[in-house]
Amino acid sequence: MSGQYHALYEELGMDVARHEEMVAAIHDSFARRVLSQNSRPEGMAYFDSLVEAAHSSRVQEVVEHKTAGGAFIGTFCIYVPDEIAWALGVLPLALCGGTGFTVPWAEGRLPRDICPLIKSTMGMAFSGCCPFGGLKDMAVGETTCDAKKKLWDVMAAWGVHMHVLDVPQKKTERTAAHWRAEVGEFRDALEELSGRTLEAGALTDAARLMNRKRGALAELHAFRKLNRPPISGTDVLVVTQGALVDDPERFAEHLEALNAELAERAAQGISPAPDGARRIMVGGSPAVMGNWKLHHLIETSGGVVVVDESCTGTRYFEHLVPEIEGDVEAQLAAIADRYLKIDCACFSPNTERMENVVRLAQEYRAEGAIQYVLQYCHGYNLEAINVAAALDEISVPNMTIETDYSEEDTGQLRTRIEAFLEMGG
Ligand code: BJ8
Repeated sequence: MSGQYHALYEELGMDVARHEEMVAAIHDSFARRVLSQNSRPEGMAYFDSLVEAAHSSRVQEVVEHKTAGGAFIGTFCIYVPDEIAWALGVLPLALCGGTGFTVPWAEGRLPRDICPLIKSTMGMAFSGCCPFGGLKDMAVGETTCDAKKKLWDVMAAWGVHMHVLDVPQKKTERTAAHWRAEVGEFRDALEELSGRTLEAGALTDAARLMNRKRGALAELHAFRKLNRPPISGTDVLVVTQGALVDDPERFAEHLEALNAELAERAAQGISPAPDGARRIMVGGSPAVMGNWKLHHLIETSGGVVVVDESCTGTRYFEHLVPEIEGDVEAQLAAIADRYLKIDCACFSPNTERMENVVRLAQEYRAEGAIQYVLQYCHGYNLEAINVAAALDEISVPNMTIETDYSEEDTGQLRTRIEAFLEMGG
């Protein structure tokens, strides 16, 4: 990391030395788990650069956006309808932490038995390691898992301006109406923050922009259905993680270029996956930027990850927002309905997810499935029982891995994954 941003970090009240240490730890993990791969597409260079940009040039862009009078919000879940923010000139950015570096800080102040994603996020936000922490005008939380729900109260008590979206826990007509009202209140909050009124044309444009991004991600994932995918699962994860932090238009442009390169690689039969690599579906908790642990282990143990059934995978890009014109209320309702299709483990019952797991395993011809459960993520951990039953039903061998962001269990995990792949997983 160049020192060119030090003055900015100091201005933002960060702990510059600690932040440098954290970035070095992230880069070390990235070099070992991502850059070390063979036969990577050239177009990955841009997405690799996003890991650095997330702590440098992207921060500068947010500062410039704010200097020009725009508002900035931090988000923690793909349930937040970004279209509304973009349409009001508000820049949204996902602030979930994927590094283990800041976990010890959080463990000293929060209960230890909460998931590493939350501990990492809180550690980044409050130990002077997150450049966006002091820049955000508002943080947007949601009522998904219990840990997050209570976290928002802690953050509010620690001085963060919070807006919490009440995501229903079951899907009925009544809760769908409630969710539409929540999305309406989110619009109200952002109108107040931005001092602007949501206009139909701007919302349609934002929907088109987000759909372009989702469409490019869907195209990227379609390459994984091929017998020999032209890109590794680890690299697809890097791209999807970048989608949560990058400028959507620039991201879509670079992804469209990568997809064109992948089409050529596919035509030439170029694949980073070794012959006979087992096709693996990974599903469950999200793996956000900084977290490449499981994919690396699978793809250096004789497997290739062909689909991510997660919020850093299919859950993020499936379902486009209808590009309705002319009526803001109708657009908002359509946006709300689209987001309610997300099958997070916070829903009960979650039969939709069981159907999606089966569909995805079949579409991507998974020869095995690994359920990824972040330690203490009770929703995905308990739901793994029903997901395993659904996969058993279609004879897809599967296993569940519960892990955190530490390095301690990597040897043990590798042994388990190798055994699973060797046994035909
Ligand atoms: S829609 S998965 S992004 S809530 S890993 S903090 S669930 S204990 S991140 Fe998520 Fe939205 Fe759902 Fe997706 Fe809690 Fe689990 Fe931690 Fe999690």
